[in-house]
Amino acid sequence: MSESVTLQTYLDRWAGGDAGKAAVAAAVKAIAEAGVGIADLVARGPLEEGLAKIRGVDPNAGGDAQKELDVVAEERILAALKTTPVAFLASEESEDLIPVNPAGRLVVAVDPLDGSSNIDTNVSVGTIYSILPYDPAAHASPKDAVMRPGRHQVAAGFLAYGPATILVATFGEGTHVFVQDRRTGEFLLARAHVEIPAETKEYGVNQSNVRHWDAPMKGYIEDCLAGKEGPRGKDFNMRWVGSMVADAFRIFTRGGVYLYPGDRRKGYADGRLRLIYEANPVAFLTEQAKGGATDGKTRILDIAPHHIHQRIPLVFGSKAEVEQIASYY
Ligand code: AHM
Ligand code: MG
Repeated sequence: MSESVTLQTYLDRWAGGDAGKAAVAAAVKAIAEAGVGIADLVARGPLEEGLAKIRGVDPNAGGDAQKELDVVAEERILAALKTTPVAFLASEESEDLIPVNPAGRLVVAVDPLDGSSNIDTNVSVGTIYSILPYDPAAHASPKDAVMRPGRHQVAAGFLAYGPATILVATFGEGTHVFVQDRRTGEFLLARAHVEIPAETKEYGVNQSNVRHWDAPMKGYIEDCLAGKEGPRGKDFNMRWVGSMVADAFRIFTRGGVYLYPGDRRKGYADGRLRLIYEANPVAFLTEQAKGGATDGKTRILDIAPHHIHQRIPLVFGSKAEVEQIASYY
C-alpha cells in the first residue's frame, strides 16, 4: 500500500514556502480541527439533547430557526481561527462579519452546521467553508472582500459528520477527499482529484415543492419521471437526504445532480441555499471535480452578491445533466 498522506502533509506540500498559501493552509487546518470537536458533539446525539433545541425565538441571520448546536459550532470555528491569519469571519449564524485577527489577510465564510434541522434524526450534517483573500489596501471594507463572485475563492470545502468524518477540499487544483482516521485522529487523503461523472441518472430535490416551482423546473422533473418512455429516454433514480453536505458527498462519490430551485413560497423566490457560504464553496468544489453549478441561467461562480446572507437557486453536479437542466431555462 502506498504511503498515507495526512492533511498536514498535504497542506505543507501544497503551500511550499509561500506565505500566502501557508495562511490558507492554516485556516483549513483550523477549520478541520474545529470540525473534529463538532463531530464529537454531533455524535453524542440525544445524549446532548439540549444542543438540538431551538434557541429562543430569534431566527439566525439567514432567517432560519437557530439551534444551540449551530451557535456552538460557530463558536468552535471562531476559536480555532483566532490563531490563524484570518481577518474576518462571515457566518450563517451572525448578521455581520466577525473580526478575528487584525493582521489577517483572508476572510472565511462558513455555514457552521449545515443541515442542522436534521441533527436529532442522526443523518449526516456538516460545516461548509469558503476562503477569500482580503487586502485592506484594495478593499474599502472587509465586506467588500466577501461580496465578490465565487470565482475569487482561494479555497473551499466542507466537512460531513456521518459514519465517517470526511473533509472535501479544494485549493483550486482539483477536489480531494480526506477521511478522519478514528484510530489516530488524523485526516488522511482518501481520494485525490475526484471526478464527478458527466452523465447521471440520479437527481436530488425536495419534490414535495413541485406545485411551487416555475415551468422549466417542473418540465425537467416531469421528463425525468417519464423515464425510458419520455423525452430523456432513460429511467431516473431519486435521492434526497435534505442535508446538502450529505447529498453533495454522494454526488462527489457517484455523480448525480442536486437541485434547490426558487419557488413561489414566501421567502423562497431564490430557493433556500445561501450564495456566499453554501453555493459558492460547493460550486468551486464541483467545478474542480469536473462538474457544473448554476442557478439555472448563470454559472454560480460568476454571480456578484448583493447581500452576505442572500439566497440563490442552486443546481450542481454531473456536468452534462446540469447543462441539460440549464437548457430548460
Ligand atoms: P440550513 O443551512 O438551515 O441547514 O439549510 C440548508 C439545508 C440544506 O442542507 C438542505 O439541502 C436543505 O436545506 C433542505 O431543505 P428542505 O428542508 O426544504 O428539504
Ligand atoms: Mg446550510
